[in-house]
This record gives sequence, C-alpha cells and structure tokens, in this order.
Amino acid sequence: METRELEPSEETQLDFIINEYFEPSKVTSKKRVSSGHINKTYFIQLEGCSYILQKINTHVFPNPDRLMKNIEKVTDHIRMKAIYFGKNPERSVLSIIKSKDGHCVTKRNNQYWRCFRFIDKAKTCTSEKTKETFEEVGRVVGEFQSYLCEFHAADLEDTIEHFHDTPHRYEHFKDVVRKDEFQRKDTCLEEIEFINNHQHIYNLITDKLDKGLIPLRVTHNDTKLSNVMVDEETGKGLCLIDFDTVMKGSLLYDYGDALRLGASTAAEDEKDLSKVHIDLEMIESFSRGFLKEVKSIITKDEIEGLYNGYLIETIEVAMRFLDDYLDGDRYFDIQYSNHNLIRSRNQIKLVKEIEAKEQEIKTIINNVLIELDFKKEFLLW
Ligand code: GN1
Ligand code: MG
Repeated sequence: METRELEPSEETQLDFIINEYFEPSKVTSKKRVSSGHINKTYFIQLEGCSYILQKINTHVFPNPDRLMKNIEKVTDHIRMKAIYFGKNPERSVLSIIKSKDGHCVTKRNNQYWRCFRFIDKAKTCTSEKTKETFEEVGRVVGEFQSYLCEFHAADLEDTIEHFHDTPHRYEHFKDVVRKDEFQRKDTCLEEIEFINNHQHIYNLITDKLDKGLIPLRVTHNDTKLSNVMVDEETGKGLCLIDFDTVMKGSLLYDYGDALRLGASTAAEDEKDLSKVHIDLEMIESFSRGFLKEVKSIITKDEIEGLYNGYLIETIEVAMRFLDDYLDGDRYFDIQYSNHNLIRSRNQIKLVKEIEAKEQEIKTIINNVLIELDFKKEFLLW
C-alpha cells in the first residue's frame, strides 16, 4: 500500500475524526493512502493494531448510511461463511469499526467518515504480482462469489444505479460528447471514435441479465488488484476489501474487472503505451483460481460470457475515464490535467489486445476448464 505524509490542513481535520475512534495519544502514525480514485483514505496505526479511516465521497455515494448498511450485511454474511469453513474471521473479511458512540458512519462538517480494521501482515499485490499470487487473487474473487451465492441480492440497495450498465453508460458518454462543455473533444477524437465503434458489444451482458439467461448475483463490482488482500509472507489470498459497490450484478463483471488491471503489464495510468500489454499467463493463473472456487455455482452461459466480461469491463472503464475527462474531471480523483485521458488511452490499448487475442484467451479459459475437470457440456468447445 503506497502512502504519503499528511498536509498540515489534512492533519487537523483528521485529528478530529481520529478522536471519534481512538484515544489520540495512542496513535503512533497517520498517513494518507495514495491509491483509490473516489474516497480519501488514511492509514492509522496504534500500538496494537492498524486501521483505515476513510472520508466518503458523497458526490459519488450520496447516502453513506445506506452504503454502510449494505457493507454490514455483506461482511456479516461472509464472516459467518468464513467461520463455518474454519477460517480465521479476522483475516477473511473486512471489519467495520464503530466510533466511540457506536456508529458506523461519523458525520462532521457535512463530511462522512468510516473506519475499518486493517488486516495485519497483509498487502495488495499491485507492484509485485506473480502468477502464484494472481491465482490466489482469482481464488479470492471466486470465493466471494461462492460465499454470497445464496445471499438474497434484493436485500441490498443499489449504491450507484446502473453501475455496470454499459449501454446506459454509453448513452451518458454520447451526451457528454455532444455537449463538449469543456471543449476537450478535439483532443480525443480518435478515442471517441473507438468507443463509438464498439457500441454493438455494450449490451451483451446486460441483455443476458435482463432475459434471465445469466443469473443476477451479489457482485463486488470493483475487483481490481488493489482491492484484494494477500498474506504478506505466504502470498495466500485473504479477502476482498472496498465494498462500496457491492450490489446486484453479474459474475462476469467481477471476473472481467479483475483481469482488466490484474492481467495488464502496466499501471492504469502508464503513459508509455508500448509498456501496456495483456499478459496471457496472468489470465490463465487468475482463471484457474477463480474457476476452482466457482465450479459448483457457475452456469454454462456464464462460462461462455467470461471473455466478454473481460472485454466489456475494460472498454467500460476506458469509456468512463474519457467521459470524465470530457466532463471536466468531476468524478475520478486526478493528479494532473489530462490524467483521465491518459487512463482512457491506456485502457483502450488493453481492449485492442484483448480483441486481437480473443482466440488465445478463449483457449486458455477452455484449457483451465479441462484441467479443473469441468463437465464436457461446460467446455467452450
Ligand atoms: C474506482 O475508488 P476505486 O479506485 O476503488 C471506481 C471503479 C473503477 C476504478 C478504476 C465507485 O475505484 O468503478 O473501475 O476506479 N469506483 C467507483 O480504477 O466508481
Ligand atoms: Mg472502489
């Protein structure tokens, strides 16, 4: 986890919040976490334990209480499952820490904060990913799906409506391009054309969900590498974090979104596109871990859609970054002026490779299915 020192103004604000959770004199260190595009995240250490304090972005999540209710329900369910299967619940699920007044959300100056326990001796593997750890990441994402497969999805609120509704996102994108409020269209005509040329694929998952051809499940919806914790020493997968977008959705979203970044050879905002490739070995490792865990719940139609999940999740994020760039960078946190455009170009490069290697990716998936002894009728060919 990358962290940086606090700005003095940040520190004053943070100290008030720390006081709601901890005896201030017991805090030994406080840092800002650099990753994450939405909420502001801080790493707080006390002598015996570490915590994550987060300021919730209410532009993106206007109802923090409902958001936390969702997280409470889902983490309770996973905890129950982890205990049932003999796992250490402290390391197998995100834990909400209540404030000293017993609240899951703390409000101050119209800002909303929450706290989670930081899992000890754990890390994300954004910088040093190996095939073995990425298989573990796949296992963690698959396990999340299988643990929640009987959870009543209708009990969850939509924290962001139409979150992975790609056709809906495309309508918004066209609107933003049409308005071109910030006169940035001319700087990204090629990228806009690329997004427009793919409109025939945007409904491939949503149509199947609407027609009931693939099941509506509880999905994490943001399974990127920085949201998967692994054991610092052994590299064994522990659990998913960042439950803000846990809602109803398709298993294909979680499979595809994890590959989007996890199987890329570069960071999401790498400017040098010659460094941005998809890594077929990583796709294989992730698929092995994931499919092992979901073997007893995944349907044939879902298996057939895995490739589309990867393709559509990647182009959807490319579209969202470009949309935000054209719309004045109001959604994603940026560090420099064309950061969102850079991110979008990077994701478009990945999409081009995913398309060019469609057959190879499907063959990899099929070979993993054979290796894992999936029934003949579940194979792609
Ligand atoms: C955002 O905040 P973070 O980094 O976990 C976004 C995801 C995107 C991701 C792209 C609520 O996630 O949907 O895929 O950036 N989260 C939200 O890196 O929009
Ligand atoms: Mg997130």
